[in-house]
Amino acid sequence: MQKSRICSLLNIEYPILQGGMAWVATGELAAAVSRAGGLGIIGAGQSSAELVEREIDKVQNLTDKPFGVNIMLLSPYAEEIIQLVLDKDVPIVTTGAGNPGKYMDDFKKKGVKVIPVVASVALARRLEKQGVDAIIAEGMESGGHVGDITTMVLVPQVVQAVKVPVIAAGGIADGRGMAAALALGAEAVQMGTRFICAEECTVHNNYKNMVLKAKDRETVVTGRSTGHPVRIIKNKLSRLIEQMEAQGTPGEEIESMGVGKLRAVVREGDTVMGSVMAGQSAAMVNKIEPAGEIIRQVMAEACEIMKVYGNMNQEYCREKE
Ligand code: TUI
Repeated sequence: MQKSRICSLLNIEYPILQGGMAWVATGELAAAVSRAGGLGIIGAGQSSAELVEREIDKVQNLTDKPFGVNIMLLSPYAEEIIQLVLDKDVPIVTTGAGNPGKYMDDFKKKGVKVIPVVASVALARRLEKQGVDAIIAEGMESGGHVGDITTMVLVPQVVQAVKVPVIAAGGIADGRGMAAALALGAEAVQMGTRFICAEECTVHNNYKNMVLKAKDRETVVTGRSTGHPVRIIKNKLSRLIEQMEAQGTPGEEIESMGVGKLRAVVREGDTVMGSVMAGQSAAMVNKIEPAGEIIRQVMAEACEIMKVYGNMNQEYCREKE
């Protein structure tokens, strides 16, 4: 296997991206991941441009390494944040929950690398034509806003459909998942849930503890009827939303139940009525440790597996030999 095209494209050492999780992926976490040789990404979510600017300043004060900002396209502040990213010379942008096509010219003019998250083959094809630099194919194992195809099935189809490098996301939390993603044709992985439990992640400890405790069947996709399905860890909020959906409550009412609830668990630790977004891989996250340690472990495990299967990655495995 050759050195990942993603590492050259993004000028990073290891082909591991940290998911740009709204409210969770702050400057502290992004800087820690980038300093360790991965790609740290600030989650703009539905924050104002002012708040996102503070996070960008934090990263730029902590490291000279490349980093990214995730723009959640459903946010009312998305356009302001795009302008901010252009003004602050952020080198890489990932997008979620929509189609970034209409902003491509602005990004290209400034040399910003654009990597959209997609949950379907059709959107991957369309965005490649519009000039994106790579594509994150995100399966429904992920936390937060999800599509409906699994990583195992989505990634090989996206790899086949496009020429730009593909990054696999959804359900990947260790080196076994990474090796599997590479076997499917991905050239890098993005992990979100595992990084919630990074030491440098600034979320409330109640949130981290809920991820640590979660078992295999403890997440659920809520809000399918609203058109914005969201995977969260089961709690009182998820049960209330399930009841409302069963009763045919209008989508807007269900949507309004979720407003501010992610922030409530991140900041106040409200695990009862908070929207505790996490992927199915929460069941595989059992430890709080530094982001750099997560990256080292995932790389070592993946390299070991690839050696066993006779597909030794010389670039990454050399130092472990
Ligand atoms: O965006 C995410 N994950 C997120 S966003 C978020 S905040 C939120 N809050 C309330 C409602 C919705 C979101 C929490 N987690 N992941 C990337 C992602 N993008 N997953 C799926 C998609 C996606 C889905 C449909 C991307 C494009 C799309 O269709 C666009 C089109 O035009 O076809």
